[in-house]
Amino acid sequence: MNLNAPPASASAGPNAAVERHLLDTVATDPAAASPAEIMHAVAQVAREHLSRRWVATDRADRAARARRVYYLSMEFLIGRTLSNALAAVGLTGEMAAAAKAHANTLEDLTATEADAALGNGGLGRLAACFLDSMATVELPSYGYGIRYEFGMFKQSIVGGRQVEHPDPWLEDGTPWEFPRTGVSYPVRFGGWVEPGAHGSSGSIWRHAGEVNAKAYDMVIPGHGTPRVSTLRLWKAAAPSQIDLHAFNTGDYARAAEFKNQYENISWVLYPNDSTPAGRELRLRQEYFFTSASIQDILARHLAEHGRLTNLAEKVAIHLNDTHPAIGVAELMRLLVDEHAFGWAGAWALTQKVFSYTNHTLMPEALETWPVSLMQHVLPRHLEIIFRINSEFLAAAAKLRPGDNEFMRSLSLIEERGERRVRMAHLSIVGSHKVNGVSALHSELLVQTIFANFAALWPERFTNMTNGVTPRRWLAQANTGLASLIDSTIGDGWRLHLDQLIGLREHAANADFRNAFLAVKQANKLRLAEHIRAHTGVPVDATSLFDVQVKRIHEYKRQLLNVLQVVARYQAMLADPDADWVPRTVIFAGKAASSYVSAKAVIQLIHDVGTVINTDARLRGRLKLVFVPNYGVSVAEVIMPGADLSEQISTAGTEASGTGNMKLALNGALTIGTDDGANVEIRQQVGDDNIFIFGLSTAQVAAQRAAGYQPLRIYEENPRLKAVLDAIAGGRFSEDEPGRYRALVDSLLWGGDHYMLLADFDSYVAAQSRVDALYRDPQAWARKAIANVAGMGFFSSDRTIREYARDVWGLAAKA
Ligand code: 26Q
Repeated sequence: MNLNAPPASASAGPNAAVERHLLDTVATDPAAASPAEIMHAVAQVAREHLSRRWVATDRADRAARARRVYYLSMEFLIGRTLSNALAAVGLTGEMAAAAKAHANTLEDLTATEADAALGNGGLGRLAACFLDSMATVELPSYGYGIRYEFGMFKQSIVGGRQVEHPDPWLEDGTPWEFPRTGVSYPVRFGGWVEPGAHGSSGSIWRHAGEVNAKAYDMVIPGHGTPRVSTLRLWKAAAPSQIDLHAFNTGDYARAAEFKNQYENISWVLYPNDSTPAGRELRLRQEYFFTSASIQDILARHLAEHGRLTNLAEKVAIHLNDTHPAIGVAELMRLLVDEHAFGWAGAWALTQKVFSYTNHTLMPEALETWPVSLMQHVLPRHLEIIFRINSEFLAAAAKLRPGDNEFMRSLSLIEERGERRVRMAHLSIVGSHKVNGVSALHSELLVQTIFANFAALWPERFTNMTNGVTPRRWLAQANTGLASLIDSTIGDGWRLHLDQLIGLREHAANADFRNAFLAVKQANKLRLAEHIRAHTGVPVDATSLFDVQVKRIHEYKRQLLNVLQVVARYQAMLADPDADWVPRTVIFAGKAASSYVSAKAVIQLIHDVGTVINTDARLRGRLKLVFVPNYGVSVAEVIMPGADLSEQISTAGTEASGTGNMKLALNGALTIGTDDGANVEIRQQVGDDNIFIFGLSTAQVAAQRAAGYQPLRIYEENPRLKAVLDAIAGGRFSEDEPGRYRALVDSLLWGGDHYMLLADFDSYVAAQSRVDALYRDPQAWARKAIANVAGMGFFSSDRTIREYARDVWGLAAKA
């Protein structure tokens, strides 16, 4: 069968295909269909094309017995799929016409699709951008994760406070998944271990419980290629035979409870808290999807090759942070206990197969699991980890005999306090490559938290600077800018983002600058309308749109931004007739539900906003808004409408950032610290086209070592003192004057761990430089264009090509 032929319905014209699906698939009267129903029919048209591409890709890869990469991630923050799918199969224009035939726009239809929000933030969205790029550069590739029934919680704001709601994204069904009823694996938990046959390395795991992992695939379209990639998500299902007894005796409550105990594994995404809480269900989730994925990988390999000895030639498994790190022990278990490998042979294979990306430097955010919990949930894996550790430490001891501190720092087991398994150490020891996500971050990894590992194995450590997919974050989100770029330098940038450099010379052209400003203005109007609809606050779309959108976290310092806004407010009141540059300060982001200080910051933003937005003396020249429910789809509205991108983390804390890339790609100027990928953005766009302020990483470390004294800064800085006094004194919370006392005290008396006060003055000074530039729209446009032109490096296609070449040993399309 010719899989490259379009589906049968395509020949009758696109609208006929939509009508057919309205009748045959959605089962509704085409003349009376709702936007959601039409969306489903349009999605079915795209799905037909994609399923053929999927079968063709799979057939080709099997025939070639291709080397494949498997990207294991607890999170895939996909967002909506329809626009991206239509663009990939080349049906955007025709489906817009079909929508019109039903008295709708394509945007009305796409807006009815729920976001697939199977991730928290940066790490999860990075995984989604990587899938897009892996398909586009034609890597034989699979993403593996969990089919959470409930994704990232939805956020609403009640009385200025965050309220979380469940996200039942599958409630109305999704057109994008393909249940693979034949693909299912048992995943076991608990019990005890007995010795295996005499002389073998293997053991027998007498498990106490078992759950089935069932496969659901999502097709990931490539752009500019008929190839696709697969995202395989696992759903937990209780094994049907075991609940029979309770069921047959009519004890349905017991039977249901039993079922729940297993099926809850894939129910809900864990929110990224400030510190990982070490919950048993989270460990079960990690093992569940990792085990199912590795069983699936081995089954595919055996079907193609009939043996596992050549596994490392054909399989690369990537660990997206330590969340799937138990996979190192699981592959060892499968090889040694179930496939009769000797220990040394299995270990050599394992190290060649795995690679690991670290996404954080902050020690408190590194994942560890109590030995006692692991003993209870995964006794055989714990045994394997102990053996890996003792052989590793024995080898390390030969290098530095007697250096106990060295050994303690390397051990897979943290021995101080309650004994815990260090998942990052397991990942490093079990991998042949370890990378950070920006040049600075990767450098700091080998200088700080992993320094002793780098001393052992310098060649294992490398950098892979993050990127974002230009298809979603420019072509799809910003159609205005995309067409302007198309008509200026052609449309090749979608697959070769480096071509944006061709825009640089056009920054000198006034017509181009004005066209660029007109696009930005239209995007700001759209964003202003979104803000009005979701916050009730009217904002002036000619004001400077100053945007900080990301998870709410102390290290990201949204609070520093609020301090700056209050300082501006006070300065404006002191001199109301001065020629202030009108500004709209826009925040968005979720706080983990248990993260008290992050939630206080959200409330503070609302309280300060309420005062500022209604103060007539400002004459509308300053507004402060919080856009609720930040996620992929909200970001697609915010990024194109931003003038200024706030990337203000304490130097040395933000591993990379990817929102910084999306904003600059959409023509926002960055105000930021020398942190994460800001450093490389600065290199790419040039020092004159970015506002860098604050302490460097080295200065942060030096000040901390010398004894940082926030109270002294407060006493010596009247402007800062006035800001903190107003907040702490209840100026913005008159109904409860003490509401922010603790927040301010954490700065003054609690040590100000993220050094907001140290950077305050330099931040305010940088904001003044921003204002000065904004007064000159043409000068602003020149720099904004230079930003877009300089962003070629930050395509996730470039990142994926680097991984393919340096980490996975795969050939990518040029
Ligand atoms: C861990 C254990 C238990 C529960 C939750 C977690 C958990 C979940 C998500 C821990 C961390 C995360 C997410 C981390 C993350 O998004 N990190 C970001 O990764 C981006 C992509 O590399 C970087 O750009 C950001 O700098 C980094 O903060």
